[in-house]
Amino acid sequence: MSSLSHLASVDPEIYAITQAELTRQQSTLEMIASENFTSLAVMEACGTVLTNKYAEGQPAKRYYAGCEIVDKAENLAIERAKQLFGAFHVNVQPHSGAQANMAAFMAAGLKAGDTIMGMDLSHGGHLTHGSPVNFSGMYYNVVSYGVDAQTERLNYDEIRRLAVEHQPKLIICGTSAYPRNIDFARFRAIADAVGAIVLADISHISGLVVAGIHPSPFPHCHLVTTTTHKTLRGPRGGIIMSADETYAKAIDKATFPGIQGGPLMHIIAAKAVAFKEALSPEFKEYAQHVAENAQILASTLQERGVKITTGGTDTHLLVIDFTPQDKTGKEMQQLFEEIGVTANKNTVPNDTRSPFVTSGVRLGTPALTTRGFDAPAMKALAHILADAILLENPPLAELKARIEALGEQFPLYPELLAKSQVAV
Ligand code: DSN
Repeated sequence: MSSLSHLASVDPEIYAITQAELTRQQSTLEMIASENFTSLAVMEACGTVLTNKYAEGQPAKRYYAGCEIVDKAENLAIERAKQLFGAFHVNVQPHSGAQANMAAFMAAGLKAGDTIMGMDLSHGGHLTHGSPVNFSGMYYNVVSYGVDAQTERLNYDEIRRLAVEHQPKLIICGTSAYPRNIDFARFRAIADAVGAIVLADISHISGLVVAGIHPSPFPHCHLVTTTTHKTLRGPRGGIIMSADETYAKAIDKATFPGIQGGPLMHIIAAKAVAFKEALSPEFKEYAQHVAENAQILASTLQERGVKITTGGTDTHLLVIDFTPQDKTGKEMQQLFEEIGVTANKNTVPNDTRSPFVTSGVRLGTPALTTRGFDAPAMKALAHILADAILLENPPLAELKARIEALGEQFPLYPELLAKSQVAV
């Protein structure tokens, strides 16, 4: 990132906000499972003149002149993503995961009123998988599946029963707060039994998938979407992929002109940079550490008597269930924030509390692993969190000091010292 000197001189207020946010990111521990810290190279690509170019259409088939240079950036992003995921076709234009899912619905040929199946948001699914407050729940007939009440895991026999009963046109598999591997082959077998299309939304796990830590959705799933900014550690955005050419043209048409206008070429360039990074052996190591750190966090918390949904994790995240302590996710999110840990409240399976209160908190390890957190650091962090959860009157100042000391061992963006501590 540049020194931001022009920003500082033209708009001191926004400049101060960027510096305050840098300080916040550097001085707290980021445990929101969907967040990460991009490389400086990715951030630099986001701040380039590519932001100035309209490039509606596809490489070499644009609506405006002057696209021959940005075409090269988009082609690089596409080719790298194909290599990374083993996809037949990739569209790198979706502005976000939600846009990618909307375009995937369109590419699948869904019409308003068609039946879709997706995981219930309160069981760990996503808004765009059929929530009534989202387009996916407003325009389609949604049949939601959840997790088994005992195991808290996906029950594939029950998903099959629902599919046979309701005959969906599309089955979405993918989660935002489910800590276990997803069996894409079983989803495909269920879909084949009822003639449905399978859409895998691997937004949370795509970094683990490309590193071979979580099984790949290919070749099982017809359509695959992911955000690029979670475990994949790229810029904020989305992509859509397909296993073969069946949906290739439909994906491109759905993205533009179906639901979007001009693509964000600076972000597409940054996606290309992130894909290059993710193709490296270092990224594989990083993803392995993400998963190991999550396991250490889960097992240490469990040894201390903290309840983790499903009894552990296979991925980058876990969900703590505070029911035994009779505490809410809302109050624990706030308590964690007071000691310098950023996390989000989350419903637990069959939660009796509302989504605004909840009985759980979701914790993820991607961002801390980017900072270099290793096994001993993660263990130490788990003990601080356990103290915060289990002690009757947690000593907040002492816990905050322990968090700060831990964070100082793993500086974030040491090249970017906040230039101004102006309060905003
Ligand atoms: N907001 C993302 C998450 O936190 O999982 C999903 O869109």
